[in-house]
Amino acid sequence: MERTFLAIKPDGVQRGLVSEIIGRFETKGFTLIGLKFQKVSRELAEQHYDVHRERPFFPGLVEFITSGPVVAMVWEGDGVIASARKIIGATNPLNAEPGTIRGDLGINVGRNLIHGSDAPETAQKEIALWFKDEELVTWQPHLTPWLH
Ligand code: ABT
Ligand code: MG
Repeated sequence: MERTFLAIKPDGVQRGLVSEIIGRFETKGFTLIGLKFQKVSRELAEQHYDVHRERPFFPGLVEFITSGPVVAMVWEGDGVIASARKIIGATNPLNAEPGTIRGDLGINVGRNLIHGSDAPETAQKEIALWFKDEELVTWQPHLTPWLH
């Protein structure tokens, strides 16, 4: 079953949007299999955003992501990687469609509320970076088997 890594960024936590954001993936029908609330170390932030290391916004990005606690999650389901990116919306919330998390709740590209893995390879890498195997819970949501 496909898995993706999602993280509610410090702005989402500080604005009290945790339940609103988690709810969108829950009501969609995906399965939560990993969840933790943590402050992000500089080392983890730099590894997570390694592809952006040479970009001018990299230092600010690391500063922001380490500025307060984040909600790190792994979600499972058919097509969850691409679907979660759609639910999240465009990187710049000003361009994100209404109905998406960023389109409904954000206005600033540097404060775009939530991260979602962008491809199968990055999902695998990010899940391994943020979670130990034993922190992931495999379970069957038996009330709605037709979704899964
Ligand atoms: P993430 O889920 O955080 O990776 O965002 P997304 O994949 O939608 O967008 P990318 B391109 O990966 O941006 C990573 C973070 O860098 C910020 N950013 C990006 C800027 O501040 N300025 C820019 O010009 C670009 C391209 C937005 C993303 N996160 N934050 N916060
Ligand atoms: Mg990205």
